[in-house]
Amino acid sequence: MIIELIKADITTIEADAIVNAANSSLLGGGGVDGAIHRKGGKAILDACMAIRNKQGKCDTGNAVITTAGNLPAKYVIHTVGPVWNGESERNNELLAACYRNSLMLAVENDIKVIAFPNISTGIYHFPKDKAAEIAIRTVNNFAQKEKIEKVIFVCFDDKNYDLYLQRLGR
Ligand code: AR6
Repeated sequence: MIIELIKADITTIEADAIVNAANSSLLGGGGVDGAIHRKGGKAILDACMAIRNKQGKCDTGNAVITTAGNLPAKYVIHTVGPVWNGESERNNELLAACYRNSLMLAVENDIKVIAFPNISTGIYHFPKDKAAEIAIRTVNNFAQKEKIEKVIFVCFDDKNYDLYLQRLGR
């Protein structure tokens, strides 16, 4: 498994799947979620609504998969990060679960290249350094690593990009 780091808008990435930092409603919001629904079009929202009707809301740490609509990726994996409410093992574990469950869905759907945003580090206020640490560690420790060809960490803001660069090198 190759790990790549880029600074970009994730909606422009041509991966098999891009991951969305969604909320439990799965019905869209601000940040990267807003951008994905805006650019991906109604097909994504329709698919999210179908999932809601079938299985209800998406719990924090879980992930679901839909079409990517008009985006250059094939799929969007929607995962719900924890809202930061102070240091706790539970928050760390929930954030790790987002990465792990997204990778598990990728394997189940034969996805080889997957792009992650910096889940929970925007509107949900998870400290960026801790989140980067957890994201990189969880991807590196993923049990079925050999089934994924490439993980792309897509940073949008300079702070996240610098934190990942420090940890991953060039
Ligand atoms: N491409 C890549 N990364 C982005 C983009 C983009 N187009 N836009 C923002 N980011 P956030 P959260 C980065 O707030 O903290 C929504 O309302 C951003 O710099 O999108 O998990 C949902 O519906 C930050 O580092 O997600 C939820 O209610 C990272 O994406 C809530 O926000 C995550 O920021 C989720 O909050």
